[in-house]
Amino acid sequence: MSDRVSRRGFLAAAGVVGLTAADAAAFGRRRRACLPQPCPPGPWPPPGPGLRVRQNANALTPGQLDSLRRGVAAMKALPDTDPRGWRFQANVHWTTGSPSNPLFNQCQHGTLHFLSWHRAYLYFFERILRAQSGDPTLCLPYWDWAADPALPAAYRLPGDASNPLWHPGRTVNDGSPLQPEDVSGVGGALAATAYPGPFGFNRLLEGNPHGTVHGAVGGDMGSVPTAARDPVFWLHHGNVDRLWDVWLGQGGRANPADAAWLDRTFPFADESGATVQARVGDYMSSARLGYRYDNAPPSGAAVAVATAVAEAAPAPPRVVARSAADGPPEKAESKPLGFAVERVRVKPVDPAARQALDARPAAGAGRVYVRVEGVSAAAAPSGVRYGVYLNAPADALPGPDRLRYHVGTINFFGKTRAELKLPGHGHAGHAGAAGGTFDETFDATAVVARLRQAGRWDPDALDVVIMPVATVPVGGTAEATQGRAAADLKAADVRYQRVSVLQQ
Ligand SMILES: [Cu+2]
Repeated sequence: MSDRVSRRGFLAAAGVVGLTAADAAAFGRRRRACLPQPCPPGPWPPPGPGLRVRQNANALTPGQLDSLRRGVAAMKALPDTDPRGWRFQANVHWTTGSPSNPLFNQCQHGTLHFLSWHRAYLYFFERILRAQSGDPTLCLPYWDWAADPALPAAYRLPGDASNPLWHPGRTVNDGSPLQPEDVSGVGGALAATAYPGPFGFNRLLEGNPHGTVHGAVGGDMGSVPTAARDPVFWLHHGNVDRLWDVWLGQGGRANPADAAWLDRTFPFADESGATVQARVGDYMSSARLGYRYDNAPPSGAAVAVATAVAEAAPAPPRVVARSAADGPPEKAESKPLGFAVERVRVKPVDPAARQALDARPAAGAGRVYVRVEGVSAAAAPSGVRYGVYLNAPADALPGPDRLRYHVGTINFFGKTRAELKLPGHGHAGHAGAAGGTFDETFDATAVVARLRQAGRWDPDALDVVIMPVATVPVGGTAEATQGRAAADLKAADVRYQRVSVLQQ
């Protein structure tokens, strides 16, 4: 669909997800009625051009790319104190110093507002960028990392300050691709039927691919306080936002309908530099905000107001195997993780657990999880994350065969010891957050099924491999990769305490 769709076209497109003319009229009334309550700024639904289209960055025309570069350069030229300026906008996410403006240090990670806050953040950033570019048709592009693992060329070439989209310090500036482990979580996140919860869409997507890609890009992107200084931030979150529409578009999924959640407001700056209050409930639908993605259905009103999909609370999984004696993980010894393969033996915790691990589960039952506990890092290692693999033979690890055993990837975005201790940064969901450690739980059911099928599932011979995953420089060697990572990992001081296997 082009930018220039008629109003009728807009309604037809929105109708895919249930936005009718009556809904649209109701929105118009609502907009007038809700003043002076927080309102979505701008026309709602959008007049004239209909839905704007956010495109794949690799599909931008030279003219669109010019507009994008012009807008970014103009924002960078504004003073840091200007709410429309590049650094001010980055500071809205988080700052390195103490926040000097009430709009700063707001990003939501580890909370139910991960997707909603970042959508509103992108929405206002896009309005500023559009105004600064002087091109009323400008839209934020996205980087579909799962389809195109190399950073879009416009963001790395020319590779110097003459290109407003280039940024120094990224490990992917040479065009080296992300590793499969960085985006392996996309399928599992899209398959989630619930929005909230530890295995809900919001949380799964935040870990892998969102956090893993932050780490894989490296440099400023690898660390929360500096991430939004890199133009890739907006490209990356465009894709995260797009996947939210893809998730809803599958059907059978709904955003939270909880009134307190929907009524939460966050302040942002708009294109005039004025502070606006964004009510979360007004950011549930991309169609309502006037945009859609080039390859995803726009999320519409019916989805936003739907009652949450009822899901019977499943019995919590129980620990059936563990690497160390039972007890709180903080009592377990903390072990360093470096640039070597860490193979951790896990043993059934008791005879009943052994039996449960041995029994072939009924179809659709018996989910198995691998949990790495008490993980911590002093700093986010640039360009290094850790892959976690179940019962992977040593000879499979160097090659692509390792992916058959891969259950998940540990990233450190927003999860360094210091960041986990920050008040109000929303890591309440992480056990041990107060102590600066976190747990990472991965669904290993598919890997277990494969192991069973291959006759390689033995409850008495279980192990979990934790292995660094690094970006390999173009034309680089294993030695060069290791060399680049080694100094980084030394400063990062990555540690873990225990590995558990859980079954449901
Ligand atoms: Cu992010």
